[in-house]
Amino acid sequence: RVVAPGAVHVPGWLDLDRQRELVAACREWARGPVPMRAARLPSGHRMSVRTVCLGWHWYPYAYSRTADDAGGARVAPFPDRLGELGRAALAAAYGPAEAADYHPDAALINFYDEHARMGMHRDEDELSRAPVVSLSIGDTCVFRFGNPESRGHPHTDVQLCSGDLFVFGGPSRLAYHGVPAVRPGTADPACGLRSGRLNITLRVTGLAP
Ligand code: MD5
Ligand code: FE
Repeated sequence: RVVAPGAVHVPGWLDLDRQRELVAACREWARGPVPMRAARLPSGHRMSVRTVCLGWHWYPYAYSRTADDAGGARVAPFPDRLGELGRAALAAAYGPAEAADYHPDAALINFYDEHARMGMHRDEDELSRAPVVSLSIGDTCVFRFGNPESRGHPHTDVQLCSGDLFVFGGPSRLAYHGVPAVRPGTADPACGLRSGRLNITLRVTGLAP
């Protein structure tokens, strides 16, 4: 379960009912006020994942309350129940002592179709170094967990399946990571997704409310 210091994988943490509830909620969140979209990188390329944000809108590479790259609408608020889910996730991964003071204020929800990938990167647009909670639903992916120094070796490939929790904190918070492959047709349809993969990350931006 401990992949590296501060990086804890909890397979099967969400039961199928919880997965279906989250998928249904994501379908609503994806409608807007800022609809799910493939973000445009400074290079002009579009990301292959599609993203919707709650609490704070992330666009490469900053957070804003408004979709400064997509019409300027105000992002939907961060739901209390995702904060509670985040504390329960931290308690499962690290223990109850670490969980009480965890107050995420942003969720990034990424949808991967069978062709989508995420290149190796570090999540460093948050001012806080509090842990990131990651929940996977739908098709299994290969998650590549690297090191804080470079995009290259050493790295470890982990399969993330529907219902899996991963918490990244401490010395792993700034590790490079990516998703080199999604395995189509690997999900139990009872998770609520017929194809593709959803990843929900909960974050503490460290920005003033
Ligand atoms: C995903 N998402 O599966 C991943 C899961 C993203 C992203 O990478 O930026 O949306 S979150 C993985 C993560 C977050 C923070 C730190 C580390 C991994 N880490 O140290 O490996 O779609
Ligand atoms: Fe990331």
